[in-house]
Amino acid sequence: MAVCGRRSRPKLLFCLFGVTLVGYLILFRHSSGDLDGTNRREAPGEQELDNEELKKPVYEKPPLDLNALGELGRAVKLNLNGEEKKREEESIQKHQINTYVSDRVSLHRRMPEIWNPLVLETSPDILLNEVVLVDDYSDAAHLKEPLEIYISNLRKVRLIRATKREGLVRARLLGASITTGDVLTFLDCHCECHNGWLEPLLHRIKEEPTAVVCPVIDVIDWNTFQYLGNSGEPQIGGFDWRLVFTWHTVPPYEQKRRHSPTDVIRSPTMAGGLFAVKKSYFLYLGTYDTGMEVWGGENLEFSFRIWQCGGSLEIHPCSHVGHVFPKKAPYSRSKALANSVRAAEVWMDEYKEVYYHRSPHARLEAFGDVTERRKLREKLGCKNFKWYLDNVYPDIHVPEDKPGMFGMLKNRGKTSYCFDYNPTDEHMVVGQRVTLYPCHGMGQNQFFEYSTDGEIRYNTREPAGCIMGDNISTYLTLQLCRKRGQPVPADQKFVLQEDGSILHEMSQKCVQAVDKTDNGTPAPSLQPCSNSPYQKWRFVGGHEPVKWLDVQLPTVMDRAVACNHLLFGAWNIGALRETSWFLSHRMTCSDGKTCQKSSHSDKRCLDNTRLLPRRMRSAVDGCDGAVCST
Ligand SMILES: [Mn+2]
Repeated sequence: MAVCGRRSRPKLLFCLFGVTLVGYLILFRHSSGDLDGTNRREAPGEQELDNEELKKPVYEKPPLDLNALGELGRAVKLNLNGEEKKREEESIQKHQINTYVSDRVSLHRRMPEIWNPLVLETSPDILLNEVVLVDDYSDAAHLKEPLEIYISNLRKVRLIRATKREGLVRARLLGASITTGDVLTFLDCHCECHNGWLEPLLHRIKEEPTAVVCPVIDVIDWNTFQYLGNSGEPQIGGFDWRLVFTWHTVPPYEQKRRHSPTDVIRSPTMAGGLFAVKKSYFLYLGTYDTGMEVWGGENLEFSFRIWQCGGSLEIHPCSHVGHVFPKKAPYSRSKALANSVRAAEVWMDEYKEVYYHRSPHARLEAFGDVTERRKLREKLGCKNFKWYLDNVYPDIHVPEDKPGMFGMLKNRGKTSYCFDYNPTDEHMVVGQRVTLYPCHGMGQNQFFEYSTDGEIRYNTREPAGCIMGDNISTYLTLQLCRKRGQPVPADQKFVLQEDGSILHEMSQKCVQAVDKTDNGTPAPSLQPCSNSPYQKWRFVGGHEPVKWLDVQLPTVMDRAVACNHLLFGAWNIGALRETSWFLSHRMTCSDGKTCQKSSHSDKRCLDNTRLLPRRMRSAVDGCDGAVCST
């Protein structure tokens, strides 16, 4: 198995070197007869080779060993003593993947059915030109000389090392720059490739050279390395208006377009960085945006670019690659925001405002210079973002965002409280009650939009949720919005009236801020209409100063359970021209570090300087995503 471990073992061939990156180069022999010199065989005519010989992998797999750990994709459960247990926990702490187990999983393990993980054992020799491993300036000792010695015994494997930490984008490009074949396949190090994974990708690129093709990503458990697979049909990628990647079922119009279950599935976006592309087309498209740091956001940028500039992004249902989704991001994602802003600034035209409304802090992010990327877009004559939405992602709801009709929904009587919705599960957005919480000005979970059709939409997520009034419980919950072309359900219809009251049409009651609800949390509730200020509301756009925050800092802080959360708070306090003094209180990270060491009382406001966001970012980097306790 291919995940970085702490131990020096030869099986760590496809290991993560600081960032998750491996570049694979695959020679596509049909488009060029120029086989790599290390290949033993002459490139023969296909008729001269029987089928078995064509399928022959670079290395034959050893016989099935049912005693090998993880064999057939089984979960690995180890009985560890104190010292071993400690090492296992350290490995999880460091990588957010149980690399202690990974190191013990059979490198040659078969997956359920006939799959087999090792790339050299699953890729036909005749198709694979070389495997390029990229060391993104890792400090792991086992990736130094031991790795070099190990791969010196392997055919077709090369190693290139960065001389400083480059991050995913530039490290991948470093790998790509030394490749010599016709097709590039990028894989993370924590992947297991299955028999037959490669041929469909190459076949599709042969058929359509402007296609960028992703395998189906199967899930491998980060802790036990159990192969969990991918239930049912493959899913396609989308995004929500926070520019967060989302999974979706294949829409009916795409099912209709396909003729067979083995046809590729068009996907608006790609999940991460597992894809194959013709090298010349990758170069034509402008490879990656080298202004992007670490990781995050580059997958959406590349997805937009592929589609807008004339290519297609597809998932091949016949190609399966297992991927270990880490417990949580092992590296700071503080650069992901700037990366997303770069994507928005270059590709999204006026739709970038829809993003900024929902993530007002993104406006303040220093994202660097995108002149070159805009020039590239010009040079390639790429289509605009509206075309992309209309033609590639017609299922996404594009918010109207009319002035004064979006942002925080703030109460006049219970001053400084806003509508708030926090789904406990990112994948199950609907079904819970809308509450009232101190307005935080960060968009996100306090962002709502009032639509022309009278819905109050919670549309930072995709699919969007709509507020539903329940006459019996009196409380408001979130349900899925109607489908395109369907009428608004009566219980989701509200009238935002001149005087600031919100009338629920079906019940003919008004939305009132209630302090003590049945579960003790302040929440909006349907009550007989009156002139009470608790029934008066207004939308406050994320970009407007939110003056009422000043009295609520302690509460905001209680809520900020993660350092990253706190960072957002700090930004917005800065935007309010308040001090960020509260950072220095009570926040202790689980790794023993505290946030307060990096607090400051800078009173400069963001109107005068862009320095503050950067300062705050460095403040939080100290905690690096660790969970804080209050
Ligand atoms: Mn990965």
